Amino acid sequence: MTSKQNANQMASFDAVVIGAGFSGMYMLYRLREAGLSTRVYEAADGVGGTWYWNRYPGARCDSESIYYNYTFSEELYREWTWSSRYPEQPEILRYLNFVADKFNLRPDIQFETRVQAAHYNEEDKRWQISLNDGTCVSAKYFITGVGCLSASNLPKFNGLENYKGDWYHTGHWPHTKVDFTGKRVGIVGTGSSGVQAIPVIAAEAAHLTVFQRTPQYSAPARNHPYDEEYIRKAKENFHEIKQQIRESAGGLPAEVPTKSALEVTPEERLAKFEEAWEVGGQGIFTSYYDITINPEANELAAEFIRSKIRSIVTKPDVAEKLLPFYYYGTKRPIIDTDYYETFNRDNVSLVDVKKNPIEEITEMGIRTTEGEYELDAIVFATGFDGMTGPLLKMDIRGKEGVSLKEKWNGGENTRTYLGVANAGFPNFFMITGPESPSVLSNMPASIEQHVEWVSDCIEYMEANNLETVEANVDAEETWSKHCAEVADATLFTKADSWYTGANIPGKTRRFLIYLGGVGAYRQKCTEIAENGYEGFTFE
Ligand code: N01
Repeated sequence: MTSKQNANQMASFDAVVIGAGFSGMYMLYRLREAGLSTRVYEAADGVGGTWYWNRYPGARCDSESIYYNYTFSEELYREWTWSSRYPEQPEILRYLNFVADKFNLRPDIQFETRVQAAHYNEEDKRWQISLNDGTCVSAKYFITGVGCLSASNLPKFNGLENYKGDWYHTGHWPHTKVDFTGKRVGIVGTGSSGVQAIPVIAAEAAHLTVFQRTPQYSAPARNHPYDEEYIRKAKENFHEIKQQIRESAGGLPAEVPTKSALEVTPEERLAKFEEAWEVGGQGIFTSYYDITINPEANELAAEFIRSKIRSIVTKPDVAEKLLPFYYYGTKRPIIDTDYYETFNRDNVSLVDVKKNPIEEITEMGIRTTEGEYELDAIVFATGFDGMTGPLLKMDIRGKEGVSLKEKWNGGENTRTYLGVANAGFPNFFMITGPESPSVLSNMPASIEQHVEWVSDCIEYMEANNLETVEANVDAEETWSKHCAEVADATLFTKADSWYTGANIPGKTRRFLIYLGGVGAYRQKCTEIAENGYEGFTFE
């Protein structure tokens, strides 16, 4: 608390929520319905979260529109109409603004306000939350809806401060159009953001130089406008879709593969991969159940995509540089529009910065060990400090003043109960926190599950006059161990990706996503609640 305030002046709420994206908005809706005074703090000047910040050219979602939305309200589902298979960022942002208006959420959201610290006070059993305007508020419940990918990663390139051109990070894109017409542009990074931005920037810029450290597996999205009949059917089947999403493995209605890639004939397998490639989307990734667990099966899918790259990219030396080598899918598999085709353009060149690393940013551009590239603008599509990054940016302290950073020992000992709670941090809930299915699922599906579980727990406490709820140490240890065991049975832990924290120099390598599936996870959480919130202690 600052000198500006004393305890009497401190605003007090039943619940404080951080973030006004998918998570924070629905959390606010639920807590208000439950009759709790709730305040949401949001750093941006509008709602949207991820979709507020990530406005880079080509930004769109790779979950199908009709599933990438809330399902808690049939009325909302029927009122909103998506225009195409994979929604563009502006359309998703319009949707989230529509939701904020429909449910009149804005009066309880304080925009342009960042939470800097949240400390649990053991005397009054409340959280004291410090804001960047110097004020402090108090709340019984403290809930983070900060997303898994909101702490952007700008690697420490020497000399960036000397660069005379303009530079951007995809995760913090300006709100006015950036015009690359006639410019020599460089882009660093070829993850989902880079792969989406590259074709769009290439179509506008005089020249685009792509600085690639690791080549990507990407499949065509085959995005297309929806026809009226398809949308009509989706709305008509709202209840069925909602149930399928909730029970599914990935938060999307999809057939669960039952066959091994190794048990079918080469002809059958090729036909399956070709069909998935033609339909577009993540079909290759989900074609056989053992793609993510068996190196041999994985290699069959990987080699199929490599063969496509060789056939699309006309210059053999460029095609060669674009061939990925790690296990397919262990970095997030990407879907694109004309990504590989873009390297056939005369105004696009590819630089391998694994072979010739970036040495520095100069006044004029980027210097690798091979030479200098003069650039009028640089785009950093270098990703995020995922999962723990957004939480550890704040000074969150539980009992005995222990911080989350200390508890997690800088990432070495990150453990949670169900990805939603932390031992030692009473009445603190994380929406899609580390060790929940989160980013390896259709996010709105996982967010809805968490929000509903948390608000049910809070309602239970209020109905039973309970002051605090806290995860037990042994329940947390068991959950964390289970998460690691499930992950270790797959190939996911093998890649140097943001999934494992390997993208951030010095970050401890840990796989912090629960891979047991959305449906199974939901069932587990429901059982825990039905058994009197097993693994939690109430006071
Ligand atoms: O970030 P990334 P992203 N020098 O970490 C490279 C979600 N998302 O923003 O692979 C040179 O995947 C790095 O190279 P390497 C989605 O979950 C979803 O693209 O580490 N290069 C890599 O190429 C996604 O997975 C959507 O060797 C450096 C790139 O930068 C997640 O966000 C759209 C470097 C970073 O790729 C993150 O995606 C966009 C350095 N020092 C994002 N440091 C959709 O829904 C990093 N790189 C479609």
